Amino acid sequence: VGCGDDKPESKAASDSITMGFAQVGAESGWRTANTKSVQEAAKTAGIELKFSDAQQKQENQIKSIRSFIQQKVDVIAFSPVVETGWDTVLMEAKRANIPVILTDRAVDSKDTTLYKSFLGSDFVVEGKKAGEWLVKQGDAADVNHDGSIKVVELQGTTGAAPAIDRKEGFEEAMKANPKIAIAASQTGDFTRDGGKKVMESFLKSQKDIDVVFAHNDDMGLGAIEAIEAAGLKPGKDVQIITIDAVKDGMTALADGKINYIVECNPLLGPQLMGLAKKVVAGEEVPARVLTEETVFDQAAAKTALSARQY
Ligand code: GYE
Repeated sequence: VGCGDDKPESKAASDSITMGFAQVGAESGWRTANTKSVQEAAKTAGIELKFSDAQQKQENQIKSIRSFIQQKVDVIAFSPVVETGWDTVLMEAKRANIPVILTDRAVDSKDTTLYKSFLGSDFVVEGKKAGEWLVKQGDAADVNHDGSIKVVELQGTTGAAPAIDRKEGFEEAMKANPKIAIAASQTGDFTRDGGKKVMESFLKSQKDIDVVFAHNDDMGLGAIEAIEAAGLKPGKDVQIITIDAVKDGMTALADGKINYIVECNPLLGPQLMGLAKKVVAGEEVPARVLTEETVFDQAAAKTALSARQY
């Protein structure tokens, strides 16, 4: 093994690579597409994948990472459930000389030597795009014609990078129209059921909601169920903005039940495997790799839907 390799700490290209991948869970359509992308890309790249599902719990992810270290995998990739609390286990990986790649979500560690690269979206930009669209609607977003644009927000998992950053980006953009105000904001944990339950309670506690801003499609889809159960028309009586653009979300957008979706690309597998090969070979990789994304209104969703793979 490694015969003829002139870099003693790196593997020869002919050696097969083992990757430990600690996934968040299976909380959303986005996540399912992301998992599939990672699994398929590993196969294509000839990388042996050890896959674990943390069921949205940080302690489970930490356990998996420790077990990957014990199994001496070549590279660890993971999508951190929350931003904080990773330094200890990442230090353990570093001491064991196992490179780490963050996929999809960031950690808030000050020590950036604890990982080689962060591959994923800019969530602040996503939140901003959502807020900018709302600002552009002007008074058309004042569905209840009462002089103010009342928004309720369905937040992602508390402490997760996409929840923190999407909120920040949205709030920044909405400042451009002082009529827009967030009347209530609560986590729905990125799940359909969570979005439904929180929306049910918002519909009871808040009068004349104009807009729902959901941090992902699944929570927006749950909100649609709650809105319909309350005898209102989603997309008309209450406008809905979401992030992700998975097939179910795009279908609701094309059907007029969602008003706008900011895309977040889950197909990170091929880029992740490319980074993994480089990192294991001891090559330099960029510290930050951004994914390319677009936005969809109802007309654009109708066009894009048939080609949507996830
Ligand atoms: O938007 C959401 C998922 O981390 C970008 O996690 C990801 C988010 C995605 O549950 O649907």
